[in-house]
Amino acid sequence: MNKVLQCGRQTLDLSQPQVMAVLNITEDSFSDGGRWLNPERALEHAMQMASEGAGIIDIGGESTRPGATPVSLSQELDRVIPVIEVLSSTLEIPISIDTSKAEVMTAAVAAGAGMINDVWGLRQPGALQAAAKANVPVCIMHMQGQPENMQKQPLYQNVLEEINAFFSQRIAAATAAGIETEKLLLDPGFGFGKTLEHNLSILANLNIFAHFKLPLLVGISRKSMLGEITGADISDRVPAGIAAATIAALQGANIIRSHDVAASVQAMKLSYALMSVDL
Ligand code: 7PJ
Repeated sequence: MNKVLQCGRQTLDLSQPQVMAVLNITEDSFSDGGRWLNPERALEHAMQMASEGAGIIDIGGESTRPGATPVSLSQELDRVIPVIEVLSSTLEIPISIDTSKAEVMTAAVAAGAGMINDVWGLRQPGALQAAAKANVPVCIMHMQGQPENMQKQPLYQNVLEEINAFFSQRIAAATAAGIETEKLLLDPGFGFGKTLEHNLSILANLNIFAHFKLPLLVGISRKSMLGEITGADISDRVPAGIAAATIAALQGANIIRSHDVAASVQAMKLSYALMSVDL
């Protein structure tokens, strides 16, 4: 696995676990919906997360929470492009675009985004071709179903084997479209068409995906699996989220996607220190 990921003009050092900070420019994201619709506030928040030690900032203009309503292409572009333009020229760290739409991928990378984060794993029309042209790293996430219905009745024979097969299939599709394998990252997609049991099974066995020799990204921050276990409301799930992020890092996750940057950065420093102990 490459220790340094070139993300357009910026780099991401993967010799130690990194925090991907979440910036949702949406009305209805489940934990920060509506808070960063104003571009000035979004910029301020992004700067704050960068100063807290985020390695990359993930910007999304469409909520993918269970049951979310899709936004139009022009609305998504209007939300994310101005913010990406300012941040990519201001910050030292790369910006990632959280989208599944080919047109948004293309425009976001032209505006300075250095990574594509696609919860659909490049399965929407034109996404493979757009990502190949964009020539930046791409995170391929696993999702069963689609956001409108994915939590209705998630069903697997073997969740780990099925995600593993999905990764193999999407790596093959990406390679066939002209994307270099070294540009891919993999994400099992916690909460995307998964029950609590599925999510726990993935967390406990994350290292089974190490054989792909690609960076692993995980997002558990504030998700409902933490609420199911602890009974805590969304804004009170930070402690469990930090514990889960630490477990993921010790299981080989390279990037932790989180809303709670300062706390996650501390946890990643602890994880790295532990992994670096000689005996
Ligand atoms: C994920 C994501 C995740 C990746 C969201 C939320 C829900 N992208 N986008 N992995 N989750 N790669 O903000 O918690 O788990 S949206």
